[in-house]
Amino acid sequence: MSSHRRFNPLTREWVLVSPGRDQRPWSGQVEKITAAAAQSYDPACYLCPGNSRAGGARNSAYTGTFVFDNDFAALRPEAGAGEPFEHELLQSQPERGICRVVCFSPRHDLTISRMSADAVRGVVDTWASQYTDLRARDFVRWVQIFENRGEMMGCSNPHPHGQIWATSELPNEAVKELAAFENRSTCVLCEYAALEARRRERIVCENTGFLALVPYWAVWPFEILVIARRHVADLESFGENERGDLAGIMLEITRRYDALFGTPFPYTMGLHQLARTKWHFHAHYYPPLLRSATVRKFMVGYEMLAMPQRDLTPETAAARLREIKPAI
Ligand code: H2U
Ligand code: ZN
Repeated sequence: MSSHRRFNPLTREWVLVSPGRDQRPWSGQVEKITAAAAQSYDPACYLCPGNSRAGGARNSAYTGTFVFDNDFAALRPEAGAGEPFEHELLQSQPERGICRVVCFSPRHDLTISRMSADAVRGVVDTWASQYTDLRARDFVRWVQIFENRGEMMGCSNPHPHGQIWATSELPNEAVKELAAFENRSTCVLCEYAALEARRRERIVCENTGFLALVPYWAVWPFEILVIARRHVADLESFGENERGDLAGIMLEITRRYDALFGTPFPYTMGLHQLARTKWHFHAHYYPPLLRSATVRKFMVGYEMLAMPQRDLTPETAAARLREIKPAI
């Protein structure tokens, strides 16, 4: 295969694919492997049950999931005055929001991949009730649920947790995707899911409710897109079974990721949902690892100045994730 560009119809951006370059020697930075946390309770962890956090608040003795307002919230719910208008080249807008932290488990030493199916289902239920609570606020237009996992992604605490930022404006990624859903007569993800289900070469795993695949236009080496099989907009429109299926596919994906390089796999993942008819629920997994537990993909140079580039083809990445036998 020769070098070519691939088009991302969700963002209308291109990615450069240069197959065959992935075997080149690497003498750059090597990441250190972070071992999984050893104890199920860490007295120094601000997320463990019963411990106190910055600012003095204390976590309850929770046994499932636990949600609290971020003590260092990037956004406040109160309306601010905003910046004064000076010049059209110095534009700003006030932004309001609510930032929360979601502990996935009382166990300090677990990751999603090592939790039980019931426990992961509990996380999905918590996300659903948080989504419903937050989107009901009069100023909230977007609810970003996400997980940033692993030191490589800048996450300092191994305790399994994620965050939710609910904002008064649509963030950049949402704006791009909304345009893709709105400016098309048929739903882009309904059509794409059907196409990939027929072709099969980029599918990683699937269940009744969801399809997990390395998208044709993937930027990150082992990027995964999770698509709901039904045209559902958000967690609120899920049926009982779909909640369980989302938990199931998340478990399957993270177990495969961990097995790939024999290391707790770092990633950023998040749900993209919006209560609109022209929106199709999906989730993105963006993991940085490239060819081992210690060699990551850097988005620098050409990527920062021109466009993203990848060496490993999405088809090869999908085949490797599909064929790997999850450890658990
Ligand atoms: P990350 O490690 O994924 O960044 O998430 C930890 C979040 O927890 C982070 O956003 C918050 C930080 O602001 N935090 C608290 O709310 N209270 C604390 O006592 C420490 C950290
Ligand atoms: Zn902990």
